[in-house]
Amino acid sequence: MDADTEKARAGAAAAQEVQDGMLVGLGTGSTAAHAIAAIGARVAAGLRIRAVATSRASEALARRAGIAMLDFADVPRLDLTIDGADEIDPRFFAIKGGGGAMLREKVVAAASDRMVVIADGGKRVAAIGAGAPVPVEILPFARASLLARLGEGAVLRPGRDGPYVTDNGNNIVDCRIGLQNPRESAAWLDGIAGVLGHGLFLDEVDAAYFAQDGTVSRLER
Ligand code: ABF
Repeated sequence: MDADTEKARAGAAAAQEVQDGMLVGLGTGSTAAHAIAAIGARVAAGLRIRAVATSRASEALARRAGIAMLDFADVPRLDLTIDGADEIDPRFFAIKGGGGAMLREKVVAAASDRMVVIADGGKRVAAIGAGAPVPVEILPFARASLLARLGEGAVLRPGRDGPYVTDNGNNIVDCRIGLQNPRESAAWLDGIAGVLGHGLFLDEVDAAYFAQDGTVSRLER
């Protein structure tokens, strides 16, 4: 089964967790887009929810799908967030941010009672860091010094016309840092002035839906 079909199945399965009256966080990326479509179909069939998006792209998708959207700046708590990942391991440690939205994804996840990751089988790894770099959102003002600080494997993510610019107006550095101890790595990144966010999600994920070989499995932390 191809990855997009797996993504669609994982997204549709997780969409069933959404219940009437919920405030829902909507993730970013192609897998999250499938979940948004599945939630939109349930809204069209009568489900009443309100949602916030983790990116402008997902906001637009959700509005087109007929989902009532709120500004996250006005929302203190959410019931559930459904989002994709680049890698996730058996400890429920995840790397996110390949899609460039990890800062908003993290604050939305942190405000959610529950966060569910949806992924195709290729995202499931024995330990995070298997293939994906760790994306780090940085203050453009400090670009050169932060690139130097983030080490040899650090690469400024390119955009269409110059460096990639996030929805928050910042840049992203994709880092190759050893993840033997992900908590130490996260604490190191958190301590660097000018680092505004990163894609190490170590405590946020409560459950995961993996679609692989024609079946969807749901694992609870
Ligand atoms: C977001 O989109 C991420 O944090 C992750 O980087 C990416 C996954 O993309 P896709 O679902 O398109 O593979 O969820």
